[in-house]
Amino acid sequence: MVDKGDVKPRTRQVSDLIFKYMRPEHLPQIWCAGCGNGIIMRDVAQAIENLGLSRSNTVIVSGIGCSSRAAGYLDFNTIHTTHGRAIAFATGIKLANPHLEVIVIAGDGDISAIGGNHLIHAARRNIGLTVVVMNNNIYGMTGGQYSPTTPTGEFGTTAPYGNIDRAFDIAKLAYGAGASYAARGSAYHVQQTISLIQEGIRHRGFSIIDVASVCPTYYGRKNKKGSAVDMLKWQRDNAVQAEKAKTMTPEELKGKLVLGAVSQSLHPEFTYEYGKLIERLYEEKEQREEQEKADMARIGKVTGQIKNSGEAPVSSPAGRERNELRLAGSGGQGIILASVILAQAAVLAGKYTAQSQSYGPEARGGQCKAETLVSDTPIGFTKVQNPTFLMCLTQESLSHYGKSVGPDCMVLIDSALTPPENLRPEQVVKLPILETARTKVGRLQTANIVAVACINTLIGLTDRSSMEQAVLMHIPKGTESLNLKAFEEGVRLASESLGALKGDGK
Ligand SMILES: Cc1ncc(C[n+]2csc(CCOP(=O)(O)OP(=O)(O)O)c2C)c(N)n1
Repeated sequence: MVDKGDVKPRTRQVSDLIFKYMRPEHLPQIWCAGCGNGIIMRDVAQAIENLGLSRSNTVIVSGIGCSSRAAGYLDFNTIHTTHGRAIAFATGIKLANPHLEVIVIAGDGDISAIGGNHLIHAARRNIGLTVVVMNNNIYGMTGGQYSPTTPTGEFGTTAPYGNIDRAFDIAKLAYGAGASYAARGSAYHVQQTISLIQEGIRHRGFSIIDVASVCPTYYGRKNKKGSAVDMLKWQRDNAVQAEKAKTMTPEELKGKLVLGAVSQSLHPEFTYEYGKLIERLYEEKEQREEQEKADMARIGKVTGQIKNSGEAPVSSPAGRERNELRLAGSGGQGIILASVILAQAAVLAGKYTAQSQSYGPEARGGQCKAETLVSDTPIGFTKVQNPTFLMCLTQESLSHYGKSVGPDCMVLIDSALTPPENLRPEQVVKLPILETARTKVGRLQTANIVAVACINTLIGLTDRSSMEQAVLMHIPKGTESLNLKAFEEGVRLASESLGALKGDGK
């Protein structure tokens, strides 16, 4: 907005209203002599004046076309956007600040041809915009091409033999799409159009006021409609008020200009609903954070108890910089959960990790495979290519995956299994994982947690506390003691085996 303190009206004909709301530096304007757009722009200004809207709270948005120049001439917060996209820009503005009065001024081509999709979806959402269409039935700015509102049989630069399309009724189109207020005015019917625009602005929801303009230069000339005054007189003589139109037959209404408004309340206004959604999500986020805090406190308490249980800490062998772990077994053994827990522990320990698993037939009681990558440096390709560690809890999975591992891959298997011949005895670690879960912990289902502890103890993937926390984050509530016991047994099992490997136990 500019300070017009030192600019004075040049003639007494320049109304106070126009002077108050226009940007004089944009004069002279480009609309042709007799164009109806100036009248409609004044209607908008008058409606704003009558409603006493604050300038700083009012935004005018336009696309491209003769009509769209209004956003340049009117002195509010204005934005002259791209052809057809005024509603999209206006939607962004309204969502960013729902308290603003956002008024779109558009041409018929702008709003119902290139911008037609924006129109119907804004109407469907019932977003609180007010759209004023300067409907001159033609593309004015680009030289008189026919538009979606050019009546059938009429002429345009691109309809030299007469338009064979049927015209859109923009107000009905928007209403049908869900607009909660749709009206039609005309350049001739100034007072009524001002009232309709006022109602549209006051209306809470998507409102559209389709105002018949006059374009003597293109539409008028190509269709022999006479002068601008003749075209305005046509509006006067052919207008029918909506109430009266209800009593007339379609035949009688042919070629008439029906004026008035309809409104409906199908849905709540969009930004209001959006605000409610945001509020709800914030509340849920707060509740989630509270819950997480409580969970972490609970986990801390449980792990604290374990750490203070007097057990000697297990010394882990020096870990590799990058571990590619493949875990396999049968569906129901908790292989995927074990893999997830290993990845979770890596996250807690501040390492890079990637986790994936196989579904398909393997998930239905057959073979099951999951992979966890853990690295001190960024991972890049996230699939396991050369496993550094393989764990198998069934003979089938061992036969399948054991065949393809390299000589440096450590292979952890349940004691009941027989390793394939390609594996060197030194690379295979056999531990009674299932038996330990069944007899020492008392629940076979905890075998995956026994296995997690074994893996971490054998290869030193992360520190013990991260691993325990990860276990507690992923098991069902109420099973903490059971699973920590399983973890403990796994640590013991693997430590004994490490001791045996080093010769300590002998
Ligand atoms: C993406 C894009 N396509 C085409 C154009 C060219 N163009 C500018 S204005 C216009 C038509 C304007 O007609 P209408 O929306 O009915 O407004 P009027 O000029 O009649 O007020 C067109 C096609 C453009 N500027 N941008």
